[in-house]
Amino acid sequence: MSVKPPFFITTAIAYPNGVPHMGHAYEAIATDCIARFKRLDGYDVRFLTGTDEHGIKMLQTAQKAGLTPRELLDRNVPRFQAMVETFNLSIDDFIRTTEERHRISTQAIWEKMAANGDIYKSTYAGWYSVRDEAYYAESETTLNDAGVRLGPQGTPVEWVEEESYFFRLSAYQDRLLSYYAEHPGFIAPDSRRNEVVSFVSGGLQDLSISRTTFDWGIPVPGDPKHIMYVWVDALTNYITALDYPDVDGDFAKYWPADVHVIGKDIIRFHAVYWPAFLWSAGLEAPKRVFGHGFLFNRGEKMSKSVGNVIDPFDLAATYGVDAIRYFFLREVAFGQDGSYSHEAIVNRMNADLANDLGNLAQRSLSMISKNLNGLVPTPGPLSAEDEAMLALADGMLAKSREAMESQAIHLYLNAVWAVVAEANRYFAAQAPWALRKTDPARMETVLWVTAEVIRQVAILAQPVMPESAAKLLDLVAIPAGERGFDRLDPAFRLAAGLALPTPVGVFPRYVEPEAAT
Ligand code: ME8
Repeated sequence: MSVKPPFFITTAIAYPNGVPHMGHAYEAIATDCIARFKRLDGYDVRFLTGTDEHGIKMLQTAQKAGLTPRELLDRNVPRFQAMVETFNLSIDDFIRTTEERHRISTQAIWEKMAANGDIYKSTYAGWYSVRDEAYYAESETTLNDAGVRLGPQGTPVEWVEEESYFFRLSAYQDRLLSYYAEHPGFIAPDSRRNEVVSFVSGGLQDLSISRTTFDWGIPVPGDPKHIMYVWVDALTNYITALDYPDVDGDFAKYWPADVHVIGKDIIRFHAVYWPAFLWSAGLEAPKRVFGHGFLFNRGEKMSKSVGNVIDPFDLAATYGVDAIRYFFLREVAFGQDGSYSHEAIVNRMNADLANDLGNLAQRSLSMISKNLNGLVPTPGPLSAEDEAMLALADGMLAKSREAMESQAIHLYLNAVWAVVAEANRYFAAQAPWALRKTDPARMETVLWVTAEVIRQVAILAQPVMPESAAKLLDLVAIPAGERGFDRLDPAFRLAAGLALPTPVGVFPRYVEPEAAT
């Protein structure tokens, strides 16, 4: 048996200062889709997510609510864990930065950076955004009409002046720029890459990496009145989960990470600070950082004050988990911002899923059930149309793989649904219902070709809609062990004579509640 190549993929770890919103769910669903795709394609996948539990933002949110940070975590972290269950996220590990394994790992990387001469004590005087947990140069800030100073993400900044440990980030400017030049795939999409290159080219200041004015975090080794900057702590989660500072077992196997999937607002931390911390500690930089876009509700940024924060659990309950997963991954070009609305979700559900895929499966498999005792027919000689249909289906894997190499999830789904559309045209043109009386052998061939295409589409739909794709594969009697992408090879065509269960609908049509009564 050949050894499966390792593939380590992560989401950002969310701040549980509130409950999860659709932006969190979106990132997790997309990452899950990539993880599942790679697993089905023969990789040994490690998929990590979790929560970022320290920092001033967590502490302040707790204080405002009259809670301790622990109480705030006890309230919100279970919601992030429930999101994993609800959205069927195939994670291998859920890391919480308040865990002991994480304190050990974070203090270890600090000590390595210090031993390398990259940490020194001085005084920080500059701007800080608690909402972003980020330091900004004055030139990156602006004053709004009300005279409030804002950082580049539009969040308020405050003046901070205190004793602090610094990381010698400035020493890594050249190495970072050469790394970006030599590894053009390191930051994706390209727009994000350009933004980072121009930021680093502008010159890097050393980074303040500890604070003394609060205690909700990991203490600096040997100087516990200093609490580590939350981003040193947060980024280290990716290697804590591989048992760092033990660099032999999982770390040796899975590091460097294949891709960190994050939102575009936190590219700087992942593509500038993180490689520098790792190099300082004598470790390799991740292979790729992918910055996805933001989700907007009907074109408006989700915000508590606008009152349009959509609860992902409500969406799942209203439309179904697989419909939501499919909708966001198909509708939003991965890497770009996206908007969603009830109408757009219903349209995708009814057109792509209920009509195009659901009806095709229902109609063809019902004909097999009614006319052929539920046994997969034996195909006769294949016509040019049959051959063309099968060739198109056989071409899906290569196209999907190519798209997924660059995390173009939407292009992979376009490739699969182009085959679904063609299968509908094929089915309508061949009209097997008319052949039933005139040429039953030909009807059998058409039904076999259609069922084989459904098998292939269902195998390829598993990463996006795990539960519905499994139901479809049950309907074409494919056992659990024969659902990997290796089974897309023409050598594994749907076997004639296989007994199929009575077909049932897999993709419910969305009916407006008022229309349903
Ligand atoms: O940034 N649409 O946590 P976070 C899409 N703890 N994605 C969105 C979004 C939206 N409307 N809003 C947020 C943090 N996100 C840090 C990460 S990683 C070592 C530490 C994304 O809870 C955001 O871009 O603010 C980020 O990738 C993730 O959700 C968590 O955001």
